[in-house]
Amino acid sequence: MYAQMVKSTGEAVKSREEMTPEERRFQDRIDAGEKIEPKDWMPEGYRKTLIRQIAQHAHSEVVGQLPEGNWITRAPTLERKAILLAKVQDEAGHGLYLYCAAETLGVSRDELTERLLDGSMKYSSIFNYPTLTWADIGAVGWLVDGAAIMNQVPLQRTSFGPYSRAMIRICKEESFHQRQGYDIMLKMARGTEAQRRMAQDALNRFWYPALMMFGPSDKDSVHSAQSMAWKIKINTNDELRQKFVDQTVPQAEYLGLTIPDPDLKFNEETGHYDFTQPDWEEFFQVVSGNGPCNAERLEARRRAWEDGAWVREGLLAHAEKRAARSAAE
Ligand code: FAQ
Repeated sequence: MYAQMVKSTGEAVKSREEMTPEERRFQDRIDAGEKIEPKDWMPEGYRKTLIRQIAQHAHSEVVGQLPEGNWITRAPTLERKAILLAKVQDEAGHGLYLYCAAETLGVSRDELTERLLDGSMKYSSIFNYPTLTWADIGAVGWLVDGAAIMNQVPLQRTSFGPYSRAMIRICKEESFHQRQGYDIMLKMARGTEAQRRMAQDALNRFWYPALMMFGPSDKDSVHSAQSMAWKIKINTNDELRQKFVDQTVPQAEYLGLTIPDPDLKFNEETGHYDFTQPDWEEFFQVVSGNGPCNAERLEARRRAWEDGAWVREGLLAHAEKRAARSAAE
């Protein structure tokens, strides 16, 4: 079993006095809201953090196709099937934009894939949960894409140009994804009693895993302080989680469904919902490789990578032939 271990120590953020002159100039550009482009000078830690985050994000988009792909052949109508197919294809496209953004930092897509497959790189915890019923596809669109948008809209303003531009395209598509999920939930919540129960069951199982998508609580988030100083991240994990809860509770009410949290309550003083935190022990288990579907997801990616070897080899051979031909002309 591979291990997705979480480091326990945070990275210290350098004060201005501790920075080299180059680092200070870099920080000034960030503070002034300038975009950093691939050929610009950047601290090694900035490059490494971006590669980690962008690649984790790219892997998530690609692995994220699996729980939904599972339902393409079983979608209840031709229309639902066409919509789901388009959504899953969008996720593949998101993965590609993101791998391209990571490649501008001097790492190859092959290397990133190898690091996903050997367990040294992560993908989002959420995709280690199974999609057991059609209502789960509704819950994934509504809650998982909903959480993804909440996290990614601010990332459109992230400091690294290629990542920021990729996010702008991705967010346009994610909002359609969220709407299609909500539409499935609406149909089911207003359908037969059995369909309503299925929708409630999907909400029960996906609520806390969706809250975990935002990452550990701020006190356990080892990268947040430095990533926010570099504007790689714009908000803390807890800030976005709270915004997601505040936005989603009224949507659940409109569906006539109950969020599986007896302590969930609107707090008049703060203007936000108070809610029960996810089980962080479960989160750390899932990101350490011990979630319900980790082994299955990685095995599917490994098989796809091996089965696709002949395509990659064929494309390379073709490119070499063309290059040789144009050199001879
Ligand atoms: N799952 O210090 P922090 C989608 C790790 S896209 C697994 O707080 P950071 C679209 C973290 O890497 C969903 N690992 O980390 C879609 C670190 O470990 P490390 C993906 C997690 O980076 C929908 C450690 O814990 N979105 O869903 C998770 O500052 C439907 C400590 O955490 C993105 O990737 C997690 N949930 O903040 C597709 C967005 N959370 O590397 C198909 C971009 C944390 O030190 C179908 N990423 N970890 O060993 C981010 O915004 C950030 O990376 C966070 C984590 C907020 C996810």
